[in-house]
Amino acid sequence: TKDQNDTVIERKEQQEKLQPPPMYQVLLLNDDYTPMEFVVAIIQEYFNKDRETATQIMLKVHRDGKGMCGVYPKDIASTKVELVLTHARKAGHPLQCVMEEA
Ligand code: TYC
Repeated sequence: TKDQNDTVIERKEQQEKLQPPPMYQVLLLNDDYTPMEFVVAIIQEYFNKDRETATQIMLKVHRDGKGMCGVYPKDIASTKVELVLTHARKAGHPLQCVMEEA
């Protein structure tokens, strides 16, 4: 019946309110041109990592082609991607940064 359908929908809506937001990984991609030091500085500045951790992440990206810098709710992940891309382009580097659902 319509009432039963409404009850199922309402229960689902209540459940969704209690769920944590979907989380998104922010990844850096390797390229042949962006200087290692620039990538380390980006990871420190935008992902709140210390220099040692940032260097490890940068080297993983360099070796494996990509690496995770952090996991955030959608709007924060999206903002970080945009800030990183804007900073890289201003500096003339082709660094790529993407987000994907965790
Ligand atoms: N591969 C780059 C180099 O050898 C360094 C680099 C690391 C570039 C990570 C991008 O996301 C990156 N200079």
